[in-house]
Amino acid sequence: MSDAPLLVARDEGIVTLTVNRPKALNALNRAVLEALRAEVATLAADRAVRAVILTGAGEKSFVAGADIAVMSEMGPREALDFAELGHATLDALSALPMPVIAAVNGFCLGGGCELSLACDLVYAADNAKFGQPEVKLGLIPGFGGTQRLARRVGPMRAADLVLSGRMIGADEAKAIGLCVEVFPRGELMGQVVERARTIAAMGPVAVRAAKAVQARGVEAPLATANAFEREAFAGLFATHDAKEGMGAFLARRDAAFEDR
Ligand code: DAK
Repeated sequence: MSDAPLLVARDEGIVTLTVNRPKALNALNRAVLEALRAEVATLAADRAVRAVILTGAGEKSFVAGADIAVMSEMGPREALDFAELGHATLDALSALPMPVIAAVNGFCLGGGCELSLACDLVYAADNAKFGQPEVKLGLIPGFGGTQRLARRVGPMRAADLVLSGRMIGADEAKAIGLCVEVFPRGELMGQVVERARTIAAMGPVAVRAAKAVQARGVEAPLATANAFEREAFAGLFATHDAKEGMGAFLARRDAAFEDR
């Protein structure tokens, strides 16, 4: 097994990124964040990639947080640098044009939970544990957790997790919208790959447009957000793939999308 901090595997249009520090439960240090940021920059320019899956190496953990041993040595200056690296990496991940899917295979805590929040879809194994336990360490989330968590699950549920530091299981995470579905541990990757393949088979211009419009829209007033949708919807009528998709439906055949 490679000792690279991030493993990258490609199967046709689906790229799987695996945070690879299983002995430290995949805790995020600079090496992991820098490798992730570099890989995300490469993916952003690769139009053949239709979906990205993010997971953790080993049996126990997705990512158990930022590396506490590293943070324990930091002063405010280093902490700010580390937080900026984390934010830049997660912002770039969430801004990828193709969908990003987290396969949460165990502990998903602190910076790990924040990593999952930067993904479009989160699927969890039944042994997964989610939480923002930073207050137990005398800290607060430093990679966007105080903000993205509230946007995903609502401010009061976010406050419940961030202020108490409590861990929740996969079923509660699903109930509050931190993950979309829960699978038996051994089935997680197979199920996630199947879902990624389903997305990869859709019209890629439309998939990218849907992601982009939704992401822009949540930050805007509803009327503005609906205008984003109208523009994107109309723009798709100039694409080969929309003509092909609608034509294929009417001709009762499978669509052959060409990403144009
Ligand atoms: N960092 C470093 N090492 C970790 C780690 C972490 N977050 N989590 C686990 N490990 C290491 C353990 O130290 C242990 O290493 P060895 O002793 O074997 O060398 C190994 O992984 C296995 O862990 P355990 O022996 O503890 O395993 P258990 O099954 O008993 O327990 C656990 C699993 C996940 C419940 C436990 O390991 C745990 O509570 N881990 C810490 C979880 C946590 O508190 N996560 C949040 C980290 S804080 C900021 C930037 C970022 C952040 C904040 C501010 N700024 C720069 C402002 C983000 C903060 C966080 O994410």
